Parts: sequence; structure tokens; C-alpha cells
Amino acid sequence: MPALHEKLIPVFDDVVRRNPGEIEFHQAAREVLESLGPVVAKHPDYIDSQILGRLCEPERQIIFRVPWTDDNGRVQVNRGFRVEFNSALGPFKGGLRFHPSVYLGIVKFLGFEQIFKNSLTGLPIGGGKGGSDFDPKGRSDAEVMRFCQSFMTELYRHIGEYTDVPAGDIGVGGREIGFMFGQYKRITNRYESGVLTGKGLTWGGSQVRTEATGYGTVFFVEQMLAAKGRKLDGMRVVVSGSGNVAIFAAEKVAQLGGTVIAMSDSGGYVVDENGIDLNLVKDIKLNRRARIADYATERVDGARFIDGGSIWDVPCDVALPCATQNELTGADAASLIRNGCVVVAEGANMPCTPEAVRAFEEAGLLFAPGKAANAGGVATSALEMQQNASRDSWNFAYTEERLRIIMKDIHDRCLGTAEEYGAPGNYVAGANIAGFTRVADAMVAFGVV
Ligand code: NDP
Ligand code: 2IT
Repeated sequence: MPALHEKLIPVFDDVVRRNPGEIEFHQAAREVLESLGPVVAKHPDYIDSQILGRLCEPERQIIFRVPWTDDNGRVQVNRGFRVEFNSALGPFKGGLRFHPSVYLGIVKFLGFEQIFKNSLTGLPIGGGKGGSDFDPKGRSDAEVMRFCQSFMTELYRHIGEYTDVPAGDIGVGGREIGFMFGQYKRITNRYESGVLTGKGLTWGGSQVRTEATGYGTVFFVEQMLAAKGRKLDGMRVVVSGSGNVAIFAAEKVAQLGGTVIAMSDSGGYVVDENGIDLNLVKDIKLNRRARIADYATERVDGARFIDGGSIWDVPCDVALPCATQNELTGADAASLIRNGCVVVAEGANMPCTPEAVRAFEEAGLLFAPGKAANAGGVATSALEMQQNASRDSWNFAYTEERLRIIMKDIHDRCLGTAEEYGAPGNYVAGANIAGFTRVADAMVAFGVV
């Protein structure tokens, strides 16, 4: 592991001591702290005022019981979380994840990342995250509705358009946001559109929010390539996952002339050298909520499904990990490098292990961390809040252009900051430092709160 600045060692030790067993949170905190050596060397006041110590401690953590009844009349009990990490720049903002692997350490890692990501967007949003260990797989719409209603029956008292604004993440899409908004509206007797983002287009949602994370990641890649005088046109792209982020990343790649040759889900991956048929993926994953394995059986001409294995063994020019944390290991990175990959951009949150990121840096690949590359989703959520606040709605083309400009600004801010702090071309350093300083300066201004 790269060394930490001596002033940051106690900060990291405290994170480990105070949050035992929360390994994903330790990993996310360490990644940010490793970048901040040059910042604390230049600004000792950040250490004196304990900005780092305060940043690593959530403002508020809520854990609650979520009881609900399944279709067989049996009572089920899940655990709900909301970690309100930092509100220096605006209301807590970040998604809700429903997945059996969710526990406090996952929610905290995601909430911590969200602080810096949201700061990077330049928009007025703080950082938070929530979710549940509820597994939506195989559940009927009625079961998902009852779960969401029970979840919101507790969560509603903690959120609000000026307080905390949740959205989707793994396992939470338009259907779940609808059930939760309906319950919030009923309990509070208020049509408070700005309390959740990712809403349906007829009831306060924004154009482009569904597409925003994936599209934004590809806009970011476009900028990285442009900085090297290259284009996505003609490149072969591998996208892991086949959920919200993956599907719309793949769609934008195709629009810009690239060819997506492989996608995956938790059961394995499909390779289609002719270019993945996205309409089929959308039908399988979004409409039928089925498995990516079905792609190979339904599209017979040349597509193959690999059960297990690693999607990163498929040779490509561009790799977009868009599924989940730590899905791309050091060994996967070695295989991408060996096969001549030139760009890796994280559509998911922390999908590359620290070993993988180090390997990319050593090999001189272009690597974009999630807090920069996938910030388009939350940025468009902030645009949704803006439209809700002004009771307005913008058209698709205008909103997409706003997203494109935001991603270019984030890209340029990362490169400019990396240069300023002596790490030219290092998007990890640029994203962490630029994200951090904006939050830190607001915290300094507020005094010890
Ligand atoms: P979805 O639930 O829509 O899709 C998740 C995809 O990843 C599915 O294909 C799923 O496979 C796969 N996946 C999930 N968990 C695992 C796992 N443990 N192992 C292997 N595959 C897995 O989620 P999103 O597309 O919204 O989220 C994907 C990533 O992007 C997450 O890291 C999320 O935090 C991040 N993100 C999402 C944003 C958003 O706006 N939605 C914004 C920024 C980042 P299966 O169908 O088999 O479960
Ligand atoms: O990780 C993320 O940025 C998200 N899941 C989106 C959060 C949001 O509030 O839109």
C-alpha cells in the first residue's frame, strides 16, 4: 500500500478503530487519504481544525427495522440504513441500495464516496447513502411495494427536500422510487417533489436521469480520449453489469461509434463480437427482470454465454466496470493491460480494487475513478431538484447538454487539480483533491459544527 502522509496516519487509524469490520469503508477512506498528502502539506489548518477527522465521521447514522409480509402471508424482517455523511455543501444526497450484501460498511463507503463526488459536480449537494439487505430478486411487484412502503414508513421522518434527498442505486429503480414517493406523499400529506430523485417523467422526474450515469461515464471517457487526441469511434468496449448504469453506458458508446462486445450480470457474461443488441438486453434485464444468460439462447448468431469466469479476459480498448465494488481485481487489470486496453472508467462505485488501480497507474493507462466518471447520475439528480424547485421541466436535448457540460467540467477540474498538486494526468489525485477542497473550505467557514 502507498504510504500516507504522517499527519494522515492517525486519521486512518481512527477510521479503522472506530468502524471495526467495515472493510469497504476503510478501503474508500484510505483511497482518498492517500491523495491528500500534498493538500495537508500546503494547508496545515485542515489538520489543526480536524477537517479530516470530522469528514470521516458521518453527521448521523440511522439503522432501522423493516418488517413486511410476503405473498405467502409470512412476516419478513430486513434492516434499513441511512448514513447522512456530510451536509457542508447542501442537503445529504445519494442513492438507496437494495441488495443482500448491504450492511453498514457498504453504506458508509458509498456515503463517503458520495461526499467527494457530489462536491466535484459543482452543484449544491452534500453526501449520504442508504439502503437495505432486502433482496428484490424473485419478489413480486406487490412484495416490493409492501417492502418499500414499510421502509419509507420509518425513513420519511429523516428526509426532506432541504434535509436529505435519496435516489436509486443497485436494486432501486423507477418502480421502487414510485412506491417510496407514494408512501412519503401519503404519510406527510405533501406533494414534496424534491424529496426523492429518479422519479417518473409524469410526476416530477427529469429527462435524462435514467440515462445519466451511463451517458455521463461515456462523456467522461470521450474527454479523456480527446485530451490524447483520440476518439471512441471504432473502439471495442467491454461493459460489466447489465443494470441501469451498464445499459446506458453501452447505449452512449454505440451512439458515439464504439462497439460493445461484452456485458454481464452476477451469473456470468455474454460476448457478442458483432456488437451487443441493446434492445434485447433491455428487454431481458429491464422488462423481464431475467438473466443475461438468456441473451445467448435468444440471439443465436455468434453470441456466447460464459458461466462465471472474468469478463475482463475479453480483449478490448475500453473497459467500463458498471456492476459493483471490487469486481475488477489485480489479476483482471493484468489481463486488460496485456490485451492492450487503453482506458478504464468506473461507472460503478469502487469497482476496481486498489491493486488494480495501481497496476493501471504503473502501466500508464488512462484511469477514471468512479467519483468523477459516474458523477453524471447524481448531477442530473441535482438538475431534477432544480426543476422541482422551480416547478419546471426541461426537454431531453437541453438536459443532456447540461450533463455533457458538467462531465466536461469535472474532467477538466480533475486534470487541472492534478497538475496543480504535482500529479499531472492522475485523475484519482485530481478527483480526490478537487472534491475534498470544496467541502473542506465550506467546513472551515462554518466553524466547529
Ligand atoms: P442495477 O441494480 O440497475 O444493476 C446492477 C448490475 O450489477 C446488475 O447487472 C447486477 O447483476 C450486477 N451486480 C450487482 N451486484 C453484483 C455482484 N455482487 N456481483 C456481480 N454483479 C453484480 O444497479 P445500477 O446500474 O444502478 O448500479 C451499478 C453500479 O453503479 C453500482 O456500483 C452503483 O453504486 C453505481 N452507480 C449507480 C448510479 C445510478 O444512478 N444508478 C450512479 C452512480 C453509480 P444481477 O442482475 O445479476 O444482480
Ligand atoms: O452512486 C450514486 O451517485 C448514485 N447512486 C446516484 C445518487 C443520486 O442521488 O442520484
